[in-house]
Amino acid sequence: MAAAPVDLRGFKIWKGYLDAAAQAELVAALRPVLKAAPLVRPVTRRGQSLSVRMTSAGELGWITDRRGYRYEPRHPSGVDWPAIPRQVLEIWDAVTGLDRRPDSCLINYYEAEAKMGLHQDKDEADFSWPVVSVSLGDDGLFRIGNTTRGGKTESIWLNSGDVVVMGGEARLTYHGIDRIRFGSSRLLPKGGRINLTLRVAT
Ligand code: MD3
Ligand code: FE
Repeated sequence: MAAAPVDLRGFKIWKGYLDAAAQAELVAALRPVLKAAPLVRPVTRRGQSLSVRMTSAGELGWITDRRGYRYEPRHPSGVDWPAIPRQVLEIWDAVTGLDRRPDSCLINYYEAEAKMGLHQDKDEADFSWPVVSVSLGDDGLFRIGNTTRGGKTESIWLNSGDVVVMGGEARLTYHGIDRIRFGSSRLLPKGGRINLTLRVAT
């Protein structure tokens, strides 16, 4: 475990939180999840495809389609979302120290050209719960803005095994992924980047 997180605008960033063995164990734990609830390329209400592919684990999954974005209890195929793997919940427990556990784990998969524009996470019922992000695979350039649109931004590369906790002032900060350094990691057989986003949605 990393000694202490770095603080960037209230984001607590644990560089190298997961060692190589823990990362491999996490990927193995995600395999049955992805089999039961395959990645989908979501569309926005306007019909625009996202470049990121997504699925979820937990009671609720975040989705977007022609009806807009929201939390849903089932995958678009109609199956319940699989349970959040124990290894993932243990990361949440360790970095948040909370008794409450997340009810949603969004799984984002970035191929070579995928990115995610600056946005806020505002679809949850209570913003006092933190959000935890786990990065696996290729490096991703994470951009942090402000709680309103515009203003100066700061960027940091997230590497495989990094864990970020967004709580307090950081919870409603604009953030996004500008690009992936495709091929920078050999953790995932097909390359790319997986990000797990743990949230208390209800
Ligand atoms: C800051 N995902 O799914 S993780 C998202 O790497 C999302 O896939 C990015 O933003 C990714 O919504 C960034 C870091 C992250 C996640 C949730 C946050 C940062 C956050 C919630 C509030 C503030
Ligand atoms: Fe987000």
